[in-house]
Amino acid sequence: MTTLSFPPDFLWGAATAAYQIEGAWNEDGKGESIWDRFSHTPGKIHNGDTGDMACDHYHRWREDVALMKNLGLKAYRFSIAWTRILPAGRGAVNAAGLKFYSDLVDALLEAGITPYVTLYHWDLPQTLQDEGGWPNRATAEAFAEYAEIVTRALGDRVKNWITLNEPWVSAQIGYREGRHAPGHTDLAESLAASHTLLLAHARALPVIRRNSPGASVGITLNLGPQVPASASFADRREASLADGFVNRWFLDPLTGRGYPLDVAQQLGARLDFVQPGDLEKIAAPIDFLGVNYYTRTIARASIPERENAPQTIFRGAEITDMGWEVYPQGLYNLLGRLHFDYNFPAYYVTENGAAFPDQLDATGQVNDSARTRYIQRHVQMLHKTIQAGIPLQGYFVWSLMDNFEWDKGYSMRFGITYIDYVSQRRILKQSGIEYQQLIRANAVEA
Ligand code: IFM
Repeated sequence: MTTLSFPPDFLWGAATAAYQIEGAWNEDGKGESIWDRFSHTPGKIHNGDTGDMACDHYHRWREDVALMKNLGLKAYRFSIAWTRILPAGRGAVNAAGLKFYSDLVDALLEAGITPYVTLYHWDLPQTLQDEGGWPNRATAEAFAEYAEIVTRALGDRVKNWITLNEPWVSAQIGYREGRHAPGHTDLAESLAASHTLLLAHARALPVIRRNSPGASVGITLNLGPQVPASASFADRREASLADGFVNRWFLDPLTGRGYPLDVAQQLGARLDFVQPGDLEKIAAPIDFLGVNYYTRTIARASIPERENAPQTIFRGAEITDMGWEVYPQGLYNLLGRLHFDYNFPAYYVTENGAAFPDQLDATGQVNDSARTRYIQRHVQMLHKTIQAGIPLQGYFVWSLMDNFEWDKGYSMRFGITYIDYVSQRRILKQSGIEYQQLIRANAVEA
């Protein structure tokens, strides 16, 4: 049996996000977020689920840190709920909220687990949404104020910061497709939102660096190869636009290239929200890029099949519960392309994982072989990436535990830990056990 060994300092981690696991949505002074409002609106979430209780992590975090320690995690990526810190988005600070995260950070460090903190994972304060939300430039200023307070409180101990998680999803799914909070369906709003999100990132960078000396600061994007369905010109053009829309829309401005004009033209976007000096600020250097990779996307031009020759070539792929193709090779392709085209100083895979319909078996265990294989095959690609000389520093499996999967509620299970939502019992799945062994060996089978 061949094993692929990793560098001794490679960081094995797991990730979560506040709204998806914490629960306690209105406890200890927490304010209302757009996800509280959205999930409480009938008809928005599968089965009427909400994050009110979620995994009850707010009360069970000590048990969860013990679980992480037992797994052997080197790092844990979690997000902070803005409304625990600033219940009204700006202004009065809620000391209980800061204490919760401060205690969590202390416990992680005590357990030998390095915290990676995401400042924003989609739960905008409702008060700020009432003032216009992300399409409103002023939200970037509020974010800087929030970053100031959090990093002043935790910056002595937290040395790895992620400003935003997947701003594309916040802007596109929240403001254009309406499937996520705040549930709007307006292209112009979504484009303006994407710009304010980048401004927020830019405004927060110097704040974090000032309050957390020596910290590494990055941003996490959802990225994936956009592959033409065929070699036809129409499909290749479609793939290039899709790449522009999903990948380049954020990568280009972050690296000083401005917004991709092919995409702006295609969308009929005037980009009149860009003010002098914005693009320079957005292009300030970051220490790493966080990459959330789940799948690739096949791009197919919407023209009649018979005109689109040759015919679509991808068939029979393994698909997860989310309907996403399992395509490990795409992770290697993506990281290679990112490094070749953009040359970031370092990379983390800040999310990667799969939803499958897990069940407890008669012995009370979860034999999630499909997820186990998914993780193993993607980890093999990490090894290949490092071998290729790309500065990949860590991997965070999504997710540490089953949780609230946004509009899909609890119907999707992504965890390496099973959550029994009735008893809130945590049960390490087979994939968790294998991940534990992988971490211990610092190697994966070839
Ligand atoms: O659950 C989400 C997470 O919040 C952001 N990235 C994708 C995951 C799976 O959909």
